[in-house]
Amino acid sequence: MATRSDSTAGNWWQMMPKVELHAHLNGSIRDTTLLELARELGEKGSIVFSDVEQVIMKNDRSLREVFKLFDLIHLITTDHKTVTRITKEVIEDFAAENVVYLELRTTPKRNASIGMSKESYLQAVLEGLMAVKNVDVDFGQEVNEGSTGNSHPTNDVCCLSNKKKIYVRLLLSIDRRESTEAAMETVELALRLKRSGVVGIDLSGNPAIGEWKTFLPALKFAKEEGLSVTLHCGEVPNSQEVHAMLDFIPGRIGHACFLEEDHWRKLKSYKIPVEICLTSNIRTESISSVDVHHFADLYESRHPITLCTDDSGVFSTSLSNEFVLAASTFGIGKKEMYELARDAINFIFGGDGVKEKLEEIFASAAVELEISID
Ligand code: 6MZ
Repeated sequence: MATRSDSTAGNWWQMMPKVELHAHLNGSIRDTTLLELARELGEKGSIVFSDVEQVIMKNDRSLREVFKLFDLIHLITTDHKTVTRITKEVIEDFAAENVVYLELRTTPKRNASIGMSKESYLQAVLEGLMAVKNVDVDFGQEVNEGSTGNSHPTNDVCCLSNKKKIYVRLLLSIDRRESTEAAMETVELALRLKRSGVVGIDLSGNPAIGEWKTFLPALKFAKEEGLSVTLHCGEVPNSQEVHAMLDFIPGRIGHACFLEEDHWRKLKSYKIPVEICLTSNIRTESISSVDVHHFADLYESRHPITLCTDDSGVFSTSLSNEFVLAASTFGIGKKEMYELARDAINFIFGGDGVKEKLEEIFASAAVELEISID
């Protein structure tokens, strides 16, 4: 089956190891898989396939339309078997384009009609990680007795197989539609699953919905309990919320499209790393064109940033494409782009052991990429 990464296969940008820190599971599904699943639901009479096909294949979407699309995607994907399948495929696709460390985020979902709880949703995700066969997946897991999955050893013995290896860690997302109690439930789940590779919490969902004060108790609790937190921040203009989010001092923020002068000052003084999603911001018209993107200012001022896909399926992109786009738009050389990719190691929520491994991977790739590192 063709994957998005085929178009970039074999090129320098694809060969370069990459760290992906902002990718939503249900936004990263292959179009072919979504269409196949939609067709099956169409045959059962649950949806009208031709209507859904049009929505899935549409390329230009406003931010509002993107969230309508997510509701549709969730309708198509939210049963245990499908969640396992899409997780497996998403990992395979990221690994195929040399993402060596992936922090995959997803919103735990409940659907009583099919016996799905937030916990069983997450178990289905974990099954997906264990189902990957063509790549060694290290998700920092401690193997559960009685696990039915094909779990891998956490040490590097697996690398003797010469298979590609990807480190995967999970972030559990709180949807801005959720209540304080539901958000707290997600944090408690993350704490229970720390040994299965869950390293943090994300706040996402339609930025026009929900209030910061609703989520703050759960986010504070997460921080106190040692989970890292990343926030979708400034995706729409909301000055007060942006200030409150920055004052929370999250481990990272995503997007930062509608920040004002005093927000930038605060962000820079707190040195909060920013997850930059170029294609997503352009497609949703949050930023008018890529050449005026705040990437340029943050890059020039050496603020910590990392390039990310956000929703590689929904926005038809890949992490390699995001690097090509940044390099060509802002005239940045390959060595500097390699350094940008490597520096993302500093902002991962995974532990020091993983950071050391990633440093080694980047150092040995430099030779192959003909990059001289200082
Ligand atoms: C805010 C976004 C997003 O969690 O079901 N999501 N939230 N801004 C964005 N930028 C466009 N892209 C995705 O993945 C899909 C969910 O991630 C969030 C939304 O809540 C969306 O429903 P999961 O795996």
